[in-house]
Amino acid sequence: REVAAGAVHVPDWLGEHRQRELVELCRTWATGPALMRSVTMPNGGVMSVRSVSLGWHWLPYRYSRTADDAGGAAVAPFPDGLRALGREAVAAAYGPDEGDRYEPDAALVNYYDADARMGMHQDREERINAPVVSLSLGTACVFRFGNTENRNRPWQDIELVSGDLFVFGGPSRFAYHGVLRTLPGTAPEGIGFEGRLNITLRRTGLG
Ligand code: MD5
Ligand code: FE
Repeated sequence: REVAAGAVHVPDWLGEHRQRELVELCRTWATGPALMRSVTMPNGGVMSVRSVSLGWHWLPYRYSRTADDAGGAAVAPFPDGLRALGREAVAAAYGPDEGDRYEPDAALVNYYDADARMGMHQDREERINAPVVSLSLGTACVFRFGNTENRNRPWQDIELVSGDLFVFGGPSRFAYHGVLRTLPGTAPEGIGFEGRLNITLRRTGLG
């Protein structure tokens, strides 16, 4: 379903097996060279979401090859399997030609406990406007997809459920967006963890 130009929501795109595989991978990434941690913003605020990066380490408001705020270790390489998954995802949203052109080089894994939220923001640390692939696992959430001008209306509130794919590209790439809340009790049976995981794949346009 095209929610806005370039913003495509594909419900239940990941099968049960791939969801469980990704959860296990998230577990290994979260305890890899850079631990999953809460990001402290330049204004001193601490994000309620915890996150870990692959390929390039995300910091407000730049990327680094080292986990500068998480022990300084080299960031784990971007896995080939995620490149393949990203290309499949973009093909599902936009068609095979776009899928073949997609070369993600960074992944950001966000973990939401029952109290975590993400305020309205734009993702603009990347130097180019390649699409962002978003994969949701575990507890569902209310995702707010806004406009490219400011944090205010118009917006659309969309429920993102375990297994859903969302691709943000074209005119929607720099739209404001956030996570209002998670919806406890909505995780599929057997998912193997509490809370919500979101994996985003990006192309940084760096190095
Ligand atoms: C999440 N993560 O559910 C979301 C999913 C983040 C973040 O927002 O920055 O880690 S990614 C949603 C997204 C990315 C790029 C563009 C747009 C949405 N958009 O245009 O709405 O943890
Ligand atoms: Fe974002």
